[in-house]
Amino acid sequence: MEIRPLGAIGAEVVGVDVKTMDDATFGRIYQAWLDWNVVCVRDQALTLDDFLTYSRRYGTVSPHPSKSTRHPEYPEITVLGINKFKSDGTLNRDIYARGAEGFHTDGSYEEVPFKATQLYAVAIPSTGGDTFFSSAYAAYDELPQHLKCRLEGKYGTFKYGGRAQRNRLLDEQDRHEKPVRHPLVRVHPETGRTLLYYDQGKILSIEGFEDAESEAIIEEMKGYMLQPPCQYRHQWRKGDVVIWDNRCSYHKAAGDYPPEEDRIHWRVSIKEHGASH
Ligand SMILES: O=C(O)CCC(=O)C(=O)O
Ligand SMILES: [Fe+2]
Repeated sequence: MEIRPLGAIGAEVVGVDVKTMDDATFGRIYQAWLDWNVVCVRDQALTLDDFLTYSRRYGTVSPHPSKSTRHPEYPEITVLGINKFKSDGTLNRDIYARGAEGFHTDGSYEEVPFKATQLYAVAIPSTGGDTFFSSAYAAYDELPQHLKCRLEGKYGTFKYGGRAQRNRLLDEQDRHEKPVRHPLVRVHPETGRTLLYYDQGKILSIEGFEDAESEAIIEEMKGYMLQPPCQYRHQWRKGDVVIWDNRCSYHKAAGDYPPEEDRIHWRVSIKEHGASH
């Protein structure tokens, strides 16, 4: 097995079969994932069961709240990119451009956010359809001192769909969950590095500030979220298994591939082993 860094973040793993690797080999991939925020294992041939079994090495697989996009027989697995066209033949942009509205971290609307998200590339279009990643450590590092001070110890409130209420992938009865709160400056539980926990599309407010001030800070944070040297653009190949760390990275789908072509991924959200929510 070979692990190759792809830039300031992102690493690629070749020469391994995730179905059969031993714990020491997995340990190396896990460490690379902590070191590089996002890891792609190339050339895998997996069944749904294989994908779940491998994903469970990282933690507890947690079904996504969007029930309509879950695999019918494997509710823990979401299928991205299917049922893209409505019955009248027009493109359903919620499916086609899922994850493309802006950089985000998955599960900030959950009391215990997803530790990781893992995707397996089943079908890849001839052009477009990349996924972009950016480091939340770099976002924190580049914050000006006055913002670091103002955010220290502060909690943000988060909700699926956020202020824009972009929640059309949820069933109606699932749209009314209460907001949750998370510290905005956090120390990663495994790496010990400090990061900016931020999600423009899901944050509602910052506690402890008047509305206008909270809005102004949210806007200002946005400007530091993306630090171009600490980004990685993933160009998918069929058979890629990509896992990203939602605790220390942001990501976004390009949402730009030819709609008539297939771009299909199996997807799981993963929480810490033993997470109770
Ligand atoms: O399809 C992609 O490239 C990523 C979509 C996304 O944001 C996600 O699966 O969480
Ligand atoms: Fe996402």
